[in-house]
Amino acid sequence: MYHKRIKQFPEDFLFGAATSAFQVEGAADIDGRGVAVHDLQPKKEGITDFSVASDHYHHYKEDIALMKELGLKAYRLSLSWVRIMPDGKNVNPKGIEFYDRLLQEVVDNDMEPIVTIYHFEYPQALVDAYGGWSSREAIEDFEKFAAVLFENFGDRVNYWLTINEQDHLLKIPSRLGFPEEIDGKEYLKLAEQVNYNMCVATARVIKLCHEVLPHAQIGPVINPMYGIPNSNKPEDVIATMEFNELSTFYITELHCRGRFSPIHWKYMEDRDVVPEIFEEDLELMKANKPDFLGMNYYLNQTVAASQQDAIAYHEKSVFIVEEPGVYTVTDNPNIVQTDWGWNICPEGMKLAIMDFYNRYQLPVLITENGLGAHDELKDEQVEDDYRIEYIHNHLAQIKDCIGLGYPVIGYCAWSFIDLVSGREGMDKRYGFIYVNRDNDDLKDMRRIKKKSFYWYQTIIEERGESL
Ligand code: BGP
Repeated sequence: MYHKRIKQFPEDFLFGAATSAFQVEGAADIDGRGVAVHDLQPKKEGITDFSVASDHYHHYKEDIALMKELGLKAYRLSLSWVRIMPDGKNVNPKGIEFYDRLLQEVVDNDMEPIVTIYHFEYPQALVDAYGGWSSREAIEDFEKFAAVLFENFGDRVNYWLTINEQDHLLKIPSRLGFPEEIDGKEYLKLAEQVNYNMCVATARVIKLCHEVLPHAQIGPVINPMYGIPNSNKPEDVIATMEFNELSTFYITELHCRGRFSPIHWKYMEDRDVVPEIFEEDLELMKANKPDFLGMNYYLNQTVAASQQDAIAYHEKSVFIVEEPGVYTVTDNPNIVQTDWGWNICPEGMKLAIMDFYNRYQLPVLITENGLGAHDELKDEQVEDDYRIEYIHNHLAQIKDCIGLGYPVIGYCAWSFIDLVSGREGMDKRYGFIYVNRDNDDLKDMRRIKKKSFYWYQTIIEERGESL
């Protein structure tokens, strides 16, 4: 049961909200921005692309004023690699100038910028040059990009995030610039190499950050769909543990301990997809651990033992519903779902926070959490009580974790303002602020505060006392 263990959130708790560059900025062809992998994706029928998005590029001052009015203590944003280095390698001064103005505005308005170095927006030029993340060259280029950010913005940024949702990226070949039609086994091998390269790159950038910005803290962003057992059958409990290991901890074991999870190792061996590994990389990871774990949490899964007995290669899906021989994801009648079938389970967030801390003793920063919905604008208002309920229930779990002694340092709701959803365009909105456009009509891009805006404003003001 949930008990009120503390009255309020700690004074320095980072009440925040998040966006990512390609989903919010628009201005895709302006000021020398290069081509990112998603720019080349075929347009989906009836769904907007990312070229205009919420036009934050031109509205950033107005948007930051709204953040201030909301009372945000922190704003999580990502910096577009292709705006700053259009070919992935050489600096574009106009890109630096834009983020210089943007970050200064955030800081001048007394908010802590939390900066994601790489949030899905990968330079196509690096894929063309050497296959992107499948190559070790990608590690060097990621480090160079991070070095440019540290040099130009390190004086204003205390919290850095390395790669957003590496686990998620690995399940969508097109987000890495790879063809969708790639064969399952071939792709799984590639994905394991990409995963390994990204872990090495993360350790290199953590090391660099600690060297050049000793005041700053840095961590990865993981996306646990924390599994709970379908029943009290011991085989379902074991399958759940294996699910969590293969869907989440296989990455954090490398980040935080510089070793492969045994279950993950066996999984790769059985499928003949072990990547190329160098001992010095594992030493590097062991010596350069994150300062905290960034966690995006939207949903969890209910897991049972798989009744099949085959070896699976790759299902190109974000939610891998069956790993034959290991686990299968099941429906859970105790959990309601969003319109897109995502399980709403705030307790899953609490379980994930506690498990992560118990394993790694690292503070947790919630970098994304929120509800995507078909919001309706009626008489200049959006009555998004469903979003208020969702965020209320998740924040209450965080408050409870803190009350139990688990260090959660902040919460960034996804998203600050409506932006283009990863797969559903403008149909699926997440913001506290409505942007007046839809998939096929840009209208006037007017910003309209939703009911949840006023609710979150009060929560921040009273430091969550009513939760
Ligand atoms: C996370 C991403 C975000 C955002 C969010 C919501 O995986 O980090 O960029 O898109 O999910 O997902 P969607 O837009 O698909 O609903």
